[in-house]
Order: sequence, then structure tokens, then C-alpha cells
Amino acid sequence: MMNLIEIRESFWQATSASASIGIMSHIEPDGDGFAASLALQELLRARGYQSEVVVDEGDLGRFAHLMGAAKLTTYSSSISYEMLVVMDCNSYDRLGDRAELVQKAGKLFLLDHHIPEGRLIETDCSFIDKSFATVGLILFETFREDILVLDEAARIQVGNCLYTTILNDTNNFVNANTNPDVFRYAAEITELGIKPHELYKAFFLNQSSGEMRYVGQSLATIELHLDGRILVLYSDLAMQEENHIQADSIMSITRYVQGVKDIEGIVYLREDAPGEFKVSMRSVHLDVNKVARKYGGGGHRSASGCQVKGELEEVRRQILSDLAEQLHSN
Ligand SMILES: [Mn+2]
Repeated sequence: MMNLIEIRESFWQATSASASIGIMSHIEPDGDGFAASLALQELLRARGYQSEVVVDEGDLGRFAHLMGAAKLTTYSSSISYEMLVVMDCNSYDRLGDRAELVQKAGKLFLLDHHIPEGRLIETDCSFIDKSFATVGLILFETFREDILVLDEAARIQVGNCLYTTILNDTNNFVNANTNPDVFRYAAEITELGIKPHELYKAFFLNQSSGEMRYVGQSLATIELHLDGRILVLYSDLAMQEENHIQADSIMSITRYVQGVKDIEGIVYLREDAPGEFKVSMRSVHLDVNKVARKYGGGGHRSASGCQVKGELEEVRRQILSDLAEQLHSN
């Protein structure tokens, strides 16, 4: 593993030596990995380098306010890059089909803040430190001096993206990873010229009436299981159709129930295709990452997700029995 000074040096060496640059994060890109990718793309553009942010199919509309000049490419097996930057992920298991890009990359950089696990992506140019609340903050720490000298428009674009990584991974300074460093970084990033209140609104509140109705219908499915210790809720395809929305246009619904009293964990099941569920789990003290990994998913100890096939009843029963084990071993 390199330190951040070495990463920065190698990074700028590699950019000038590479004919093509790709940037990406894990499957189901979130406001940390994806916004950090956009920030890095802007920094590269300001220095005269073209790059592409590689994404999967899926609705990225909730990032529209950050994507003005973004150059995105949807993954296909025909693309490859001389230089590839992977952020917010350290395992092939979290890349889906895009794992192939890593194998084909000439020069590979990896920046992350997850505990390494699963089929690890090996590269000399890696930096993984879970003490950072977001991968965006690793980017800021690495390239601070490059960011500070950007012209105003580029500086604000980078700032907007980096601040969004904090909004996302701390849930607007609510999650347990909110610490003095997060506030110091947030202050420094705000000084780049951004408007935190506008970013908050654009990221968390900018929803259509159909999306809010969908949230409401999902909240109406709340049930308590395992002696009231686990809260379960779900969204199904019918709700999406009825409200004319894409489920992935909505920030995780779990954030609406994170403060619920007297529970130890949350399970949110989102039907993405007939008989296919995206499972999101949250807990303050249970290791939900253990459960997610069992199904090929991942994340953090207190917030993880995975994809599970089956009917609603069946998926719910499986996940609850895994969580029951966690409750007993706790
Ligand atoms: Mn992250």
C-alpha cells in the first residue's frame, strides 16, 4: 500500500503517460463512490485530461445536479483503459461485470475506506483506510493542493461532489462515522465556495410527488420481527408502476426509519425484477455485513446490502433467520 503522497505522485505520472483513463466505483453506485468519481473527473478535466466514469445500467437522475459536464459510459465488454481508478470498493465481488475492466487495466489505482474482504483487487497503487468517513475525503486529502488552485467553476464542481460524499456516507452528519475530522473536512470543502444547504436539498429533498408516495407506501409495510427487535419493510414492482418511478431514483428508504425506537436492526427489501430483491440492512451493533457477504453483497459492519432471488416471503424468512443468528451471537 502507498501513502497518499505517493499515490498523488504516481497518479499524475500515470495520467500523463496514459492514452485513456477510466474511473468507477462499486455496483449500485452511491453518493460517495459516484460523486467522488465525478470529482476526480473534474480535476482531471481541469488539468487537460479526458476520462470516462464507467457505470452500469440504472437511473442516476438523483445526481443530475452534479453531472453537468460529466462524461459517463455504460459498461460493455469491448471497453478497456490504460489507466483505471477504482474507488469505494476493494473487492471484485462488488464490481459485477466491470471486474473485467480491472483485469484489463494497464495501470490501476484503488482508493477505499471499506475493510478489505472477499476477492481482493490487488494493485501497487492502493490506499485503503477505514478511518476516512468517505472515499471522497480520501480524494480531498490526496489532491488538496491541486483542488485549491482550480478556477472557481471547477473548484465548486469538485467541492459539490466531495460534499455530497459526506452527505451520503454520514447521512448528513447523522451516522456514527460523523467525527471531528468530518466536520473539519466539511468546513474546508465548504470554503471551496459551495452552498451546503443547496446540496442538501438537491440530494435529499428533490423528489417528485410520485417518489414521495412510493416512500409512503413502502413505509406503510413496516412490520416488526424477531420479538420486535428487527424492523422490516419492502417496496414492490407494483408500487413503482403505480407511481411511475424508477426505484433506484430514490435514496435508500432505510434512512426514514433509522431513528425508530427500541429496534436493533432494519431490513429493507426492494423488488427490482420479478422475484429479485435488493436487500439493505442497517444496525448499530449487529454485523450486517456478515449477512450481506453470505449472498455475495457487502458494505460496512453497520450498513450493508446484497441481492437475493426468491419470493418476498422466502427472502424475508432467509434474511431474518440470518439476523436471528447474529442476535444470538451478540
Ligand atoms: Mn463510501
